[in-house]
Amino acid sequence: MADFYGDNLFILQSALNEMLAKIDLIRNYQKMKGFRDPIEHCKGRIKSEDSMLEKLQRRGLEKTIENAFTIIHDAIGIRIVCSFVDDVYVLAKLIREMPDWEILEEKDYIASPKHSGYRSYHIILCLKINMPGESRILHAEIQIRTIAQDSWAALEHELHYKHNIDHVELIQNELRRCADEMASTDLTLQTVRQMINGEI
Ligand code: 0O2
Repeated sequence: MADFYGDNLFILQSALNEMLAKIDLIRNYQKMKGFRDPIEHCKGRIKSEDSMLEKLQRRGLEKTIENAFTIIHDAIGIRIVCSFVDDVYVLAKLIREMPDWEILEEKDYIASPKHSGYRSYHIILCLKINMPGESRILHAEIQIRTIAQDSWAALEHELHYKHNIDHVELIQNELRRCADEMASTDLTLQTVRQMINGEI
């Protein structure tokens, strides 16, 4: 089923551009107010058609645009990487305060990591895209995490796409151990930063 998104691709692209512009606005707003920019870097993507079709199938859903836009939450995905754990929560609060972003759900996988060791803060948004004479509803997922959490997730993600890997269980255990150690280092780094800045 090639060209699954078809004409709807421009809606996803417009929504993604709009979201990225707002993230930029949040960063500039913080700087204008004299606060630290909580974002190290940010990128956005539209979920590939293959990945979307695979996710619909995995969830036992009919392969329709409506399901892809609303039941699946990450047709549009924004990943925001922060230097420190407290930046993640500062940013989540700023996003919550955006008047035109309707938050559907927040998942704090930093406070409650997944069994894999995955840590990240997820915000699911419901977006209304207005066009001449019509509007469309779609969902988007913002993943916010530290540099360490992001490097870990990128490496662990590779496990899901590589087949015939030896010692999978050993690798999973090592990844879990790394995730715990990185979480501890993230907190130490944050404390050191606060000490340097005279915040504690
Ligand atoms: P991909 O290939 O990264 O796109 P939802 O997305 O909310 O509709 P889901 O999948 O139950 O439904 O939500 P969840 O568990 O919060 O995961 C959403 C996304 O978070 C995943 O999308 C991954 O990007 C990331 N994620 C969640 N768990 C893990 C994990 O254990 N390891 C890594 N590396 N990433 C994880 P996809 O579509 O599953 O994958």
